[in-house]
Amino acid sequence: MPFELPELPYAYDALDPYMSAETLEFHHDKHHKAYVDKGNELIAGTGQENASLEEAMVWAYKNHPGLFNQLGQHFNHIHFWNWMKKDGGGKSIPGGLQTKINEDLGGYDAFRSEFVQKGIGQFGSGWVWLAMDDGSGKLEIVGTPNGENPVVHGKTPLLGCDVWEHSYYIDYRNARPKYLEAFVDSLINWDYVAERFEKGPLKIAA
Ligand code: MN3
Repeated sequence: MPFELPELPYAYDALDPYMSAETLEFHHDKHHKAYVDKGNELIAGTGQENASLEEAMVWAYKNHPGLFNQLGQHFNHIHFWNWMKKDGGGKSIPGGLQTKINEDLGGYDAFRSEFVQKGIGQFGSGWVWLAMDDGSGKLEIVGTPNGENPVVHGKTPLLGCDVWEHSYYIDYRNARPKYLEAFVDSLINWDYVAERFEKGPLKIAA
């Protein structure tokens, strides 16, 4: 079954002024669409056409780097749109997740600081994640290059922020730190993060 570009879960101008309609139009309608189209083109003939996105993505990570770039980015962006909402961000974190962040990461302020710093420190294009280890269940903050994500490393992404320039250049120019701070302080959809936390480990790459 061909992969499809999902609709944004909000209006294009919903995240303004932290992420503009112009950024979302380019990022969703052009960049994400290109990953979907190219992914559908490259998956033909691989035997993965009927696999789930997650399974095909993990297969491609080992066997077909060109396809992996597209499927990894498709997966990442499906969730990225949902990891943001109007009037999001800040410390309003659902209870169970807040407790786990306190236990594993030393609290909200430590989470915020490490997430922003790892996002700034990710050289070139990539992502910064709050991920749960599929084995130990422990939360950690990790960066990945390009379209890679924690799934292929046996971890479940609970939250991710796209630090490719196409995600912030229109609104922040080269100021990646300001973009990351705005993402954490004003955009994170903690309900979606908590939903993924409650579901537990994906265990796709196990
Ligand atoms: Mn992107």
